[in-house]
Amino acid sequence: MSGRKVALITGITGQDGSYLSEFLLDQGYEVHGIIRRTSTFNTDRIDHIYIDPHSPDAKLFLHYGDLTDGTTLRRILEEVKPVEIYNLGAQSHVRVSFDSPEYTVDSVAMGALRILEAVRDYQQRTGIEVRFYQAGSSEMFGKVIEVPQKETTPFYPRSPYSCAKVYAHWQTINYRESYDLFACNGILFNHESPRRGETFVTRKITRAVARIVEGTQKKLYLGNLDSKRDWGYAKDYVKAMWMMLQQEQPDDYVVATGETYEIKEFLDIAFSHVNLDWHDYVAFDPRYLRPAEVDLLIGDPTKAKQKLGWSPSVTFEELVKLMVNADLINLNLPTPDGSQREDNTLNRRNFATIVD
Ligand code: NAP
Ligand code: F7E
Repeated sequence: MSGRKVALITGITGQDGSYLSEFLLDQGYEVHGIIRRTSTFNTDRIDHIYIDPHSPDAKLFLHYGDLTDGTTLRRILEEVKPVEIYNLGAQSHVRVSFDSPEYTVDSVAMGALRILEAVRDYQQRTGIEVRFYQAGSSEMFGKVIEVPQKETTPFYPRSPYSCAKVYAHWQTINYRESYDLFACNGILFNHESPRRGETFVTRKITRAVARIVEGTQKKLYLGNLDSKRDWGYAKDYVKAMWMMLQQEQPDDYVVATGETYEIKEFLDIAFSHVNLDWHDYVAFDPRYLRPAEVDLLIGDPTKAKQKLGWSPSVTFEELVKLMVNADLINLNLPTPDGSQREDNTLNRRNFATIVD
């Protein structure tokens, strides 16, 4: 690889994009991210690492673009000349993908193809290698055929989102084999953090716990509580993405903890952490059910452990508690174990903007 450490991230404003940016900046990278123009600021998760680009210390740069806009993606690639691209951008909500299937597939499946095409042309024209990471998902296993799921387990996607991720997965392999691209698929199982989007079940629960303690929420409405997920900590998972691109050869890896828990078990730990019983607060609302559900996910991370030297650092119970603590701190409430602010995205002094 060239010594020039320049990375381009799609989805930089998301949970993973923000942790990956912090990680890459710590490694000495110049980081470029693609953001969407919105009428209100959407950069809360990266404001704390953003420095005005007029400053000589600036190492994080933002560009307006969209995965549905191939021309702009190509232009950004030409401008930035990255040596690594992390394709994290996506309409990533499974339930929402049933409501907006066309848009989901456009951003997730066609978005990956647009970047792969841009990289292929750029690399062929310049001879400069660009390493590519595709954010694959355990949702691709869907209706599971094998337990636990590993790299060779067949896919059986159960949503527009996961069908689109399967397409992106196979195009990544196709471009690796056809055009000799250094392209890797990470098949990441659910990973969470205090920066998790508020409508995913884990964060919805931990946020509700804090609001119930505060007295501003009475009930928590949820859908199917019987599904099981292999939940890890997002900060650990972004490191695995980077590790994949530092190997001698491109390859695909499952990233998971190897443990699975029911949503009810998440509820147990989250509510009992503040001495409450979830049965007193949780109510059922069918609007949160999906037309097709993924019942059980549990990953086998053996390959990532052996080849990348990756392993998770946070247990399930620690993860639940750190998320509840962060949401309590967000509301200026004390934490049961006295822990302090874990996350640095909450003191918003900066706005990461490009054209102001
Ligand atoms: P997230 O928090 O939902 O972030 C998604 C990012 O994609 C945001 O920056 C969002 O921008 C951006 N985005 C959405 N539509 C876009 C478009 N049309 N063009 C460009 N950018 C767009 O997701 P995450 O949890 O960080 O996950 C990162 C990636 O890993 C996603 O591809 C997701 O599908 C995948 N994944 C996630 C998990 C998980 O458990 N978290 C597991 C496996 C795979 P805005 O901020 O403007 O909305
Ligand atoms: O649902 C059930 C729901 O939306 C988990 C994304 O990051 O991980 C995520 O997808 C489970 C499902 O995550 C509610 O039916 C019950 O069984 O938190 P979730 P997900 O669908 O697993 C994968 C790996 C990704 O790739 C995705 O991008 O929880 N559930 N009640 C609920 N889920 C939500 N969201 N809200 C509820 O009220």
